[in-house]
Parts: sequence; structure tokens; C-alpha cells
Amino acid sequence: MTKRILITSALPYINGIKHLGNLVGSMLPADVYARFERARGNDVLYICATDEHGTPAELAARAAGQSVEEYCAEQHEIQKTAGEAFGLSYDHFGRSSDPSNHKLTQYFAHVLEENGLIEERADEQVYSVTDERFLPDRYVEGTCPHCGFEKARGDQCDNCGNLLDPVDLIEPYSAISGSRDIEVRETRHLYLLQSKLQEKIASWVDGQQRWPSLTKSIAKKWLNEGLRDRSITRDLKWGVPVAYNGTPRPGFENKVFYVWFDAPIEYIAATEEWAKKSGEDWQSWWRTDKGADEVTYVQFMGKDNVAFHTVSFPCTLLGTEEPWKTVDTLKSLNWLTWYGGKFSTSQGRGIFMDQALELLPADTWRWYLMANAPESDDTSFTLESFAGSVNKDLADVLGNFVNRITRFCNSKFGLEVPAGGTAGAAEHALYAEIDRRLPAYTEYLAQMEFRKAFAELRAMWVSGNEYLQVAAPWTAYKTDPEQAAVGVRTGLNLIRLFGVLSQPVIPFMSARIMAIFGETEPYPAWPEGKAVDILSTVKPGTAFELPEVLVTKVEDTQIEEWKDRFKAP
Ligand code: B3M
Ligand code: ZN
Repeated sequence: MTKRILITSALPYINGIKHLGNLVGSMLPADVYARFERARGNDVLYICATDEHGTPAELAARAAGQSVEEYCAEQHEIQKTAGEAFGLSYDHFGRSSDPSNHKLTQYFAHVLEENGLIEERADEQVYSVTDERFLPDRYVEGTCPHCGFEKARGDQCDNCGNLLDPVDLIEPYSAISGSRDIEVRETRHLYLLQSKLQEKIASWVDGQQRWPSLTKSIAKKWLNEGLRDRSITRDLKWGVPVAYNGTPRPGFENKVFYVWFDAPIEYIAATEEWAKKSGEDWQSWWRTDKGADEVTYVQFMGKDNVAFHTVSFPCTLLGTEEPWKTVDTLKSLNWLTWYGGKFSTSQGRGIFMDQALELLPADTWRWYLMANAPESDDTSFTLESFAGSVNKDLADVLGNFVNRITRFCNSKFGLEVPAGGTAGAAEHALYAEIDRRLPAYTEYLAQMEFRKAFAELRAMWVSGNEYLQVAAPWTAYKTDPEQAAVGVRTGLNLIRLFGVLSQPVIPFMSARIMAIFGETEPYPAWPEGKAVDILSTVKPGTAFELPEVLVTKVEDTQIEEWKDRFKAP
């Protein structure tokens, strides 16, 4: 039966193009999973967007010398283009600054308030006399009270990772003017009374059957500490105005909702945008009274975002008492490190999506990142291991296999799948191997265990090469051309099978493999059944084309150049 699967990946901040760590932390695994479920014939909706509000957007725009509107519009296009170049198959890539998100965010706040879950409170905030404004979150910097780092930001210390409140900073100064003429002043904010939702969220978390243990333990940790009321507004201009039905809330004319309040709501608002564009019904994905009870909702994100998705956003949804769809499975990833250190957007450390594609095609990165996904632990990215994986897995194992068999066939039998002969011991050993590995591969993908999945895929590529060693059609051809024909035919069938199976992770190469047999999207269904049948799909007499070389090997000199360019340690 066709399943309906809603997929979202954490929304990338607008403040600059994302690095490979961001990519593998949410968008890429979500894309691989979306492609896999589509290939299995399921009805998939994959939604993402740029996260455009908050201090990071304002500060980045200021640094770029642009208005924040201009900056966000430009950066959105840049991220969209980079995503497409990487093959990210979003059904919609929205913007959290879109009118639909403004409207929906205001709606949620309104309903939560009607339910007695929002309260206006007086708050102490850092105020810059020189800049004549409050300095929320990253607008203030100073010395970290935990580790003494002198450039800690108001919301977090980049050195020790502790979350901070701007008023905690020692010797604070304005990130705008550098002024130390700073005082603590009173301002009013809206608080979401999460403490009142403790029981509700706790029992909802307990009821989750499909969450991985990492996810559940993060949620439990927050619940055990007791949910704290959370301020959901900020003294900023850029963001969703604190208003309802066009009427600003008195006293809140110069305030907006906090970026972490509106950002997850954009998952829903972006679905609305998608529905407008495609003439579909967004409610059937998000309202359980409108069909979303049949939807499986899967979220992808880095581990630092888990609490927001297992506690904060559910508070927003469940607090309404309305039938909103909540997450069923949440895949969280650890960090990809840059040679053991941090990738950093603010310091430009590491490789960014646009730069990566200047070096090698998207699939090489996709393969390396997913085959080494930071799942159970952080994973260190190095250019040496990246090059090694491209050369070994993609060039020597997969590329070479495709090349060898198509070229040999052409030289002896022409550009047509040869007839004759019957399967013998070598083929039956291969069938047994595929019958073992293919279901394992499928199951690991379904479970989103990507490293294990791609170890299986690679093992199937290897078994193709091993089969060729044993079947050795080039030797057989001299004495028994029919026997050689079996080897070549099986080899060509393996190529096509690899094309279908590799599509979720290396879609561009997969398309080139399928083109050998003149097949274009939509590709044949995900293979099920026995290898003996799967590997007889391409019939004798089928014409095929000689492919170009699939992957070029990385030279040592290139690795050295790249290490220089990206200041690899
Ligand atoms: N933009 C944080 C991040 O990229 C944030 C995610 C929002 S998901 C609703 O890590
Ligand atoms: Zn610190």
C-alpha cells in the first residue's frame, strides 16, 4: 500500500551559504530518504526553507551592507541554487519570511493565548544607550561567565558551547557599535507557559514508539529538568510582527516573535505555499482531522536542534488543542568536524556547498558524506579520506565495473545484451549474495541507518567485481562464447541494478547509468523479489550505449592544492 510520508529537514539559517557539516546534518540525509521512499512508490512530500529571522539575519545583512530584505532575498536564491546543484529534491524550498508564515505564526500565538498559555511579563534586557536600542541575543558580546572567552555572544559561547542569556555576559559591549555604554533596562515580552504543558508533553514523548534513543534521551533530559516558560518575542524590527488579524498588540509595536518560535511553524507554512503552487491540499498533510492521521512525519536535524523539535515546537502544536500533525520519527545527526575541529560559518572554516562543487561533482560529496554520516558519533572530514573514498568506492569499484563490462561486451558482442548460455555456480553464488544484501540495504534505508545502508550498497558493488573475476568472460570467450555471454549479460543486469539502487545517494551518476539502457525518470520500481529474477530484467537483444567514464580519480596534487586553498591543518 502506498504510504504518505512528510519529510522536513531543519531550516538552514539565511546567514550565508551552508558548509558540508550543515548539509550532512539535515538536508542531505532527508533528501536521500525522500528519494528512497519515492523510489519505493510512496507519496512523499519533502519540505524545507530558509530560516530568515532573528539576529543572525540582521547582523549578516549589516555586515554585507544590505537591507535585511535584500540580503535575505539574495541569500535565499543562493541557497536554493546550491541545493539544486547538490540534487536536493525538495518539493518546496520556502522562506520563513513569507506572508503565510507571518499569518500562521500570529495565528498560533493567538490560539495559545486564548488557551491561557501566553502571558505578558516584564523582563530585564541589555540596552545600548549609544545605539538607542535593546540588544537581544547576538547583538551583544562579552566575556563568557563559564570559560572566560572574550568574544562570547549573547545567546551562546562559541568557545565552550554553553547557552547564555545576554545579561549573563561579563563586560558586555554592543555588536553593532562596540559601545560599552550598556545598561540593563526593563522591557515587556510574551512568555509561552511551557511549565503548564509539562504533563502533556511528557505523555506525548512517552507515547512515541519510533524515536531513536538519542532523540528520546534529549527530550527526557529537558522534561526531567522541568519545562521552563520561554520568552517568544524580541526587541527587533525584522521578523513576524506581534499582531493578530492586522492589529498590532499594544506595547509590542517595535517587537517581533522570536525566530525559534516562527521557524518550525514554517514547516507548515511552506507546505501551504507548496499547495498554492501545485493546487494540492496542505491540510491533508498537517491536520489529523483532514487526513494527516495517515501521514508518517519524519524530521531530520543536527543534535543541537533536537530539544526545539521534541519539546518547544510540540508545545506550540499541542498547546493549541487543535488536531495538528506531530512528528513520528526524528533522525538526528552528530557533528561532521573539519579535521577534528569545528566547521564555522562565521570564521569561514571548512568547505562550503558552492566551493565543494568547484572541486568535484555533487555525487562524490553525497557519497562520501552519507557513507560516513555522523550517526552514532561525530565524524572527522578530511580531504585525504574524501579523495580516498572517491578513488576507491566510486572509481575503482563502481566506475570500473560499469566501464569494464560495457566495453568488453561492445568488443565481442556489440552494443546489445548477448543471448545464450545458462546460469551456473558463479551466478548462483552471486544471487545468494544479492539475496542477502539487497533486503538488508532496503531495511537500513527504511530505518535511516545510512552508514550501514551504504556499506551494504558498496558490498554489492564489490560482489559485482568479484563475480566478474570468477566468471571471467574474457577468458571464457576463447573456448565457450555462450558461457561468456552469461557473464556479460549478468554483468549488464548488475549495472542496471546498481543504477536503480544507487539513485537515493548518487542521483546524477545513477541517471547516467540508467541512460546506458535508454531509461529516464521515473525509474523502475525499487527491486523486490529474488536476485535470479532481478538479474534477468534486461533481456538478450536489448540495445545499450557506451557510457563516458563515470568518475575521474583524484590526483595527489589536487589534494595538496585543496588543502592549501582551504587551509587544512
Ligand atoms: N535554523 C538552526 C540551525 O540551522 C535553525 C533550524 C531551524 S529548524 C525549524 O541549526
Ligand atoms: Zn564559554
